[in-house]
Amino acid sequence: MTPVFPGIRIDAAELRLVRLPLLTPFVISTGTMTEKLFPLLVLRGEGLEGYAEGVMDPLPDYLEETLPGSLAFLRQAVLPQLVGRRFDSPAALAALLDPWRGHRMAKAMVEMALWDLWAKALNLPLSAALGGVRDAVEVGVSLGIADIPTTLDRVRVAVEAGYRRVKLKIKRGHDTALLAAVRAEFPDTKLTVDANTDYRLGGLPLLKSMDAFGLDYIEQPLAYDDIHDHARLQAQMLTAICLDESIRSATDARRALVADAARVVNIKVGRVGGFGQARAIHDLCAAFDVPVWCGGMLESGIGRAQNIHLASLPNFTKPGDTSSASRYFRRDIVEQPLEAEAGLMAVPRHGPGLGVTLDRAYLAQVSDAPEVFAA
Ligand code: OSB
Ligand code: MG
Repeated sequence: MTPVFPGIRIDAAELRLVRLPLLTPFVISTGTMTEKLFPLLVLRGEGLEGYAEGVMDPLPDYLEETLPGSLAFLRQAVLPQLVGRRFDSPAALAALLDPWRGHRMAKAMVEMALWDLWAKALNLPLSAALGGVRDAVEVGVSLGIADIPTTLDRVRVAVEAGYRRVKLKIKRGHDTALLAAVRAEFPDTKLTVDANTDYRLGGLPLLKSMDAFGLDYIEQPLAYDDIHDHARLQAQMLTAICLDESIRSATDARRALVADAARVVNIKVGRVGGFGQARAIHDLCAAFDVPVWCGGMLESGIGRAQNIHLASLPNFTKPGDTSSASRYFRRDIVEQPLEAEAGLMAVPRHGPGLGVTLDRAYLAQVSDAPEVFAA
């Protein structure tokens, strides 16, 4: 008889905060980031370690969830319950996590770390365990808000490096003149814009005028919680609307797809509650013939590896935001450089699971001592 896979017992969890300086401040319509502060979770079990990086910010400026709230939830509710338990599969976490409201970024950390452990226990790359179909994924860059000459320089660098698409961050008052300048110098570059919710339907003529720039899509032009108005906007615009902030779950994706509020979807595994939800959104979009791509949140090597493995699934047919880590950080917390070549990012396979290993010496320099939860 084939032995039954005994599942994974979680012996211990380690939670720490990591602070990495950004090489260049990253400016979007909602604010400026000068460092990347993120929680790192390590789960131990079966003699293995699973890792996950969270995407929550200190303040609710991207979505509602915040770092202090997530940490309290993980410390007080989730991690004490997790240790000592055995899980047949990552999906079995639902019984523990689903009863709690929201906190999808915190839940994602636990789920992603268990996926890493699970894939390692099966001795598979995470990509293979998820159903990925590619050894490398197409990537583009996301360029923060800057003046027009600076932006033109940055586009030139990205295009010369072979990135497959350029995404320009825009906001009211920093849109059409920028687009005209970029299009004048780069008539054929695959171009998108990301407003991070800065516009309203009242600005319809301005938004419609962006149809003239041959954009692949316009990302999250309207409010983070307004699928309805995005549907109204899509009905008036030729350019495809892509939703990011508005898609926090497969339920949100279903609402957006049924309403024709998004003809492209940005999936961030750390935003939607983990690989299970990310895959559900991926499958739902495929059923609606809506292409998806993998977004990013300026992740370190752990989060970057999470994104790359996810982006190997079949319906990730548009270039993702997972560009080279060296564009953001002088040094990463993983030992393997995650660098794109000619617009392709190889799925990391330096071992099973996430396929990257922690640089413990550097991690100790950029983080506090971990909080340990043991069975
Ligand atoms: O909207 O995609 C976004 C970074 C922080 C917050 C929101 C967003 C972003 C990015 C970064 O665009 C993309 C990357 O990780 O390179
Ligand atoms: Mg976005």
